Amino acid sequence: LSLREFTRQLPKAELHLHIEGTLEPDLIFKLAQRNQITLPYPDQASLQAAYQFTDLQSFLDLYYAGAGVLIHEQDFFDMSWAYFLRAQADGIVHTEIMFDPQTHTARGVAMETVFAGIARAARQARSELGISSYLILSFLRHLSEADAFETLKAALPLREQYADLWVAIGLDSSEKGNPPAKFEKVYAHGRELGFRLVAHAGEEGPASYVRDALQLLNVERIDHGVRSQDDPALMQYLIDHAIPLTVCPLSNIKLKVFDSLDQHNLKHLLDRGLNVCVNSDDPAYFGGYLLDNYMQTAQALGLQEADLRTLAANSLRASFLPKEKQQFWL
Ligand code: ES4
Ligand code: ZN
Repeated sequence: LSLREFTRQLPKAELHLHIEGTLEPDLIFKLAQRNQITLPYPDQASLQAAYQFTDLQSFLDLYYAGAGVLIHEQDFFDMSWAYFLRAQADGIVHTEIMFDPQTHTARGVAMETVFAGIARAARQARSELGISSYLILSFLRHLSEADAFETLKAALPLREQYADLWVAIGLDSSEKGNPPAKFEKVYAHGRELGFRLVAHAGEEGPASYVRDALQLLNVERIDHGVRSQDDPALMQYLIDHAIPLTVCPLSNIKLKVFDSLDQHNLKHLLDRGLNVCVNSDDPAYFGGYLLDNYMQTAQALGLQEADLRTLAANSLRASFLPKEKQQFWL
């Protein structure tokens, strides 16, 4: 059994995945044609040639442009279903998918259209592929807190209809200059409504943003969080409280959070006893889906079967699945 096959067969959850970041160049072109949208790139190759990022913002500019081809429910379904097929091939048994409604509602796409397409694929994945999912409605942090409130308000009428899927709220987009404190009130409201809470923190932003996400927003899981290493007291807090960090190794290399995969601190965090797991973030843009993230990281950092087992088990234990469903896979 190769290490790849060993890892593929481990039951794994993916907890940090932007569904708009699974939109592959061929589907971008197919949807552009279907929706009669003219792209600023003549062909797939020239689009892909632009996937050379210098930082988070240079990626986000292209990511939001790519998402502009999503108009109809079927478009959201097609994108999501393609992800679920990839997830199945990688041995994913459960996934918690972030989506950015503001990217779509700002273009005049109805909130219902976004939910309906993603949810239809997620329900079909449960029945046909045996993959369970939850959805994390994520606010864009470069926009105002008032805009986040508007977005939550627009989505709430759909809560009952999608109660099997939509369980959490998240925070993504441009981190620097948009600290957790900006979203304190909307997170407090989300908490009162009974949503589970996550937020991106400590990707490009400082360790203090991780602290603030925990203390001001009351999140129970941190997306990325790799910069926590800069603050020893925070590190101890994360260890003591077993706070999950959803680490995305290939993303961190493509966005220059680390110079190369062998410089990544995943193994260090794991050895210190932090509750880390591996995720793909925006796999269509960062050069690999979940199993590629595991295997390239294993190769670069010398991870052995025991480490890979721990990472996979961590992913299930850090998920929002009820304990008895986690136990089924562990
Ligand atoms: C993202 Cl890598 C990353 N960071 C922050 N926000 C995002 N949205 C999509 N990918
Ligand atoms: Zn992310």
